[in-house]
Amino acid sequence: MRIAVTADVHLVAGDDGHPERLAALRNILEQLPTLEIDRLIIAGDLFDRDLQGYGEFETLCNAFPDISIEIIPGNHDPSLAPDHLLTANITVYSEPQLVDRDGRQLLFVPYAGGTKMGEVIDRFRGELSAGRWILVGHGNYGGGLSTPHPHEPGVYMPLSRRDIDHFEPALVLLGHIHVPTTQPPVHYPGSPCGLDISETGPRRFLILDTDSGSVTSQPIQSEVVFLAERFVILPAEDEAERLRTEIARRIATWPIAPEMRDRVRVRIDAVGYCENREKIRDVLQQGFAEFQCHDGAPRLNHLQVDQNPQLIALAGRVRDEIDRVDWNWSDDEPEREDALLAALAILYRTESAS
Ligand SMILES: [Mn+2]
Repeated sequence: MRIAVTADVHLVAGDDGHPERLAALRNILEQLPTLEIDRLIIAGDLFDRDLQGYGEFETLCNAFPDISIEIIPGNHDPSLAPDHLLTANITVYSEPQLVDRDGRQLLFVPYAGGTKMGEVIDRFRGELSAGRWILVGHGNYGGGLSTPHPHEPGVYMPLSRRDIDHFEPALVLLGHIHVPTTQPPVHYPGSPCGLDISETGPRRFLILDTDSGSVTSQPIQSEVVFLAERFVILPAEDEAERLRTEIARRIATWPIAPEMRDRVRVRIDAVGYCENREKIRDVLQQGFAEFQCHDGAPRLNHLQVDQNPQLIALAGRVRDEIDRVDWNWSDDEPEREDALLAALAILYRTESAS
């Protein structure tokens, strides 16, 4: 049996409440019949707030009566209960529950504030088949994921590496982190549509195969894909030409399928120093003309003008030096552009614009 998994849809009530989120969920449901899947798990934060937004969701579910939808509450909708949703094909687990799917145990652990996931799992320890069972929950995995939740600092219903070693799930499927994240055996499907410009990149849902106990990713055709590009500009005669080349290079590396390019909404930042701000703005607008610009125009608040020939020459030499360094470091290290910005701040005796 194959089961689709998503989380963190963050539906908002009303017609003006982020229709792209509901549309992304609809896209998942629309894909399922073709994939011969008739079951969808939503691992928490289906709703952005407690006790609202049910109507639009019910209407959507009614349009897919052959798909069974299983939901756990998340930290945004912790009160969600079975009697809140009236559609026949929905199951809400407001209490932890162990269910069997084709000989595979799935433990649904609804979000509960002030609780650790291990405490809940422990109540089922006698029933769990080690190395075989699958956890569905909502919270933080403490095993060293380097992506903290930008909107929600703090720790929510944590699952530790020790819990995994101790209880030996075959797979862990979690909601809470909105960026699609994979750190086996833990998988966050991520939000089906980025919630705002801070949640960039294309989106996916997961397909769980209960036979093999493995997951695969399936792309979501969301209405919006947020992206952000920041350019560090150095004053130079060829500053516009350099920028033009860099824009083309960046766009070429976007992980965006051709049919999704018209859904891109990109935030464009230029920081640093230039000889001609107007020209930089024009090059940015031309370079991204094919795409929707998130803020209406490139943001140049941190781009300053420099016409001091000595500083310009010095800045060019600093860039050449920085270019020569091998920046292929680990995740938490600064990137080449961060180093360049910090160096420029020293040269120009200003606050770093990063
Ligand atoms: Mn969430």
